[in-house]
Amino acid sequence: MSMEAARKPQPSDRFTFGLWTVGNRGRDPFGDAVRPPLASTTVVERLSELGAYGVSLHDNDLVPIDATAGERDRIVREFQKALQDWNLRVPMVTVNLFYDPVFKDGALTSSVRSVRQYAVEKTKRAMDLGAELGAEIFVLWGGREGSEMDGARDARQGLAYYRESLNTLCEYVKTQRYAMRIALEPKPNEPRSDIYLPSVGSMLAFIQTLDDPEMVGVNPEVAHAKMAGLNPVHEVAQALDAGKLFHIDLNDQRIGRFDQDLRFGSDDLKGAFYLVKLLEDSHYLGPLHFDAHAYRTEDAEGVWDFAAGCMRTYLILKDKVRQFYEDTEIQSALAEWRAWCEQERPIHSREDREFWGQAGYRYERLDQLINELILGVR
Ligand SMILES: [Mn+2]
Repeated sequence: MSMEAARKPQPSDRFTFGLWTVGNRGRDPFGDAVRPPLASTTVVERLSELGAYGVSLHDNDLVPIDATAGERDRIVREFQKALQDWNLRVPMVTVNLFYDPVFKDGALTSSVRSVRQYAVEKTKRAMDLGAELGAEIFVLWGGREGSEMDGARDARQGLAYYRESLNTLCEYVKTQRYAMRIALEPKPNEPRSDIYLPSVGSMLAFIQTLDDPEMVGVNPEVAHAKMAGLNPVHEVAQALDAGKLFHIDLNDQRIGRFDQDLRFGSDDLKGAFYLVKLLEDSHYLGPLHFDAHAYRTEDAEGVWDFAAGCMRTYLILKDKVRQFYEDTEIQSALAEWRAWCEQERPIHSREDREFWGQAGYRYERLDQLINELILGVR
């Protein structure tokens, strides 16, 4: 395969996008929509033409929250026809438990029993939709599961409600015999001041307290980790280490900013390189899902530049990973480092301690080689 052909996305690359990502209309807290709505069937057609594998959705990206049963079935049928015509899959479905004002103080963790029950029922219906579309992953991002003040609901009570809701939902998946696993998506803040279970590590610890911990994993997102000032590569590595990387949200973000959902690799190419390297090294086989959107400056065509760019950057970085392993200078630097680390030199004396304390690791040399690989001069 030629170099350029290797950069053309194929369904076998497992790239997926949310309906809400390419369908994002550029609204922000200070400004209105700048792009017209995009029909779900158009998204399916364009993503397929670009070489994507699949499309994901929140229940209400496809079916309006107030749709009648008849309307719902008609919309789902039309969507399924487009999926079939354009040979696109739906590997993941999620539920919108954040947009409607009813969820303003939480959904699965609301102190109002009626709201919790409604949120659980809404999630069950989204799971039904997912099963109908063949999704094997159900993502839960608890955008409203948190607080602005902790004087009313004790955070421990919030977690207890979360656990109870998740146990009910796992039970439902089993009862319905859905081939579906749940992936919890951590985010530290926004839209709430503070969201419960803000990182991969918090989620992993919480999952172990559920009735069916094996059914539940995580969906780390690059931008969410960076918002918390964390290293997304380490977040994903911890999920992999726990056998819990059920799904991943690829995008980018400047550290310390609001939730930007930038095109993959658009902010931190080196971080993106290490993330691609981790995913490829670990043989992760799930969807490579882009949860991002085009800049607000873009019109409809800019959206497809954005989508193509996400996939192309991933494939270019995947090729850089191959080069990393084939580059003799990088590999011999690594071999020297490994041999140096493994030398037999137990620390029994001050001289031994000084030996290890004073020797150089030569990471400067290796890092510069990697920079030059990414910069394309190697
Ligand atoms: Mn996400």
